[in-house]
Amino acid sequence: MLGSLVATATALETIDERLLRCSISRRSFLVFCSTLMIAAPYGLAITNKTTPEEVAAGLGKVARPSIVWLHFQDCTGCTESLLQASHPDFADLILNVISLEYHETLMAGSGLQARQALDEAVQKHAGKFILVIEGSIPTKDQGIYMKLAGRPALDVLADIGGKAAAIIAIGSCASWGGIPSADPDPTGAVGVADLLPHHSIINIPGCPPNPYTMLGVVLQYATDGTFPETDDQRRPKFAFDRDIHEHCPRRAHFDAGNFVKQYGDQGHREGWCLYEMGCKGPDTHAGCSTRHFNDIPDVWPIGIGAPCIGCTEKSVAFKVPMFEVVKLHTIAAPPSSYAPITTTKGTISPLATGLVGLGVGALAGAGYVASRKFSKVEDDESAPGSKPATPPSGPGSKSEADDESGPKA
Ligand code: FSX
Ligand code: SF4
Ligand code: F3S
Repeated sequence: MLGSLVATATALETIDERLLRCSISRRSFLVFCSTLMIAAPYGLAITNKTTPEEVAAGLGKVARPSIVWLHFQDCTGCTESLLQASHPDFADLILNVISLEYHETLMAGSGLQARQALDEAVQKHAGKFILVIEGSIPTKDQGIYMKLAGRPALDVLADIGGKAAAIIAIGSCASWGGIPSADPDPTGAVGVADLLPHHSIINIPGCPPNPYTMLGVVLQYATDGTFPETDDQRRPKFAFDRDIHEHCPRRAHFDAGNFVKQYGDQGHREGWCLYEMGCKGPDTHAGCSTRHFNDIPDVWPIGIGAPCIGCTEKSVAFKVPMFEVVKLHTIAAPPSSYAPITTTKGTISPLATGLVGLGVGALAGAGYVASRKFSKVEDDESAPGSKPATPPSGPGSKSEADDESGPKA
């Protein structure tokens, strides 16, 4: 598939021309543009428009960005998240919007043929292509732990990185080492910016990251040659400026002190807060709670009942043990759009509980204190840190059926 794409693409072809030539419907492109608008509701110039039609009108005139995509120490999850759209047509559309000149996972060629394809792509688009790096770079023992066509990844990065217009480090591995850098870090794995600190590099961490964040960044660069504004870890602010906990759909349960105690218990089945299961949402900046994966609503870690492991945070993922409970630094008010929940401890509005939480937020373990305060029962087992509750006998059990004030969220 990629082979034919590369062969027929021309460097200066605009996105509109390409979509027309490949008979991609306008409707599909408008759906793509509206998805981009949802992924980047603000902070990205290309989506700062009122309607998908306006976004499409702007993007359609842009020349398809040339991308060379290299894999170092990775699991290919970042590529999978880009291409595993729930509608195959959508993955096809993405491959027509961008011009993927070289990508080992997708190309048919191998060996010498692949090496030549890389050389040709880099030569043809020198100084103009965007280099996407997936995976970390091994530095220990002269970088011998990963080679591409016989050359250590270190050399390949220095060579091809030097010819790129800009670099996108996709995934936590390329951003700062990720899984390969976890203790005991046998290969001395580091991220791209550690090796090329003065290059134009943007980090899009996540394991895997949301593909629309990357597409938004790529298309903005293709439009005006700039990256969006970044934070102090080179992450685009439009996607990483809020923490998961702030907009988590389980937040009302956190505020009410309803915590899952073990997988499969009644609280887990009811969709209660995963804080006590080690959820790193309060310490993690990412947009997953509002921008889900694979174009399917609720497909994201917490949405399917797993705690956030903090995969977008350098100091959290693969550093803090999975089930360790994080300290709470701030307690932001939950969105007022979330309906209040009714608990055995009385009806509590998320806004009110959030503000109470804010008041005690300066104390260590503010969430613990806050939820204890909400309890009318001295030794409330649903408060964080308390001993595990005796699980109800199961859905539809008498105690559950009798408890009309139980969680409704
Ligand atoms: Fe790492 Fe990607 Fe995680 Fe995997 O970048 S960020 S292990 S999803 O494929 O490399
Ligand atoms: Fe959501 Fe985790 Fe925060 Fe609970 S602790 S509200 S599951 S982000
Ligand atoms: Fe990663 Fe947490 Fe999102 S684990 S995918 S940042 S919910």
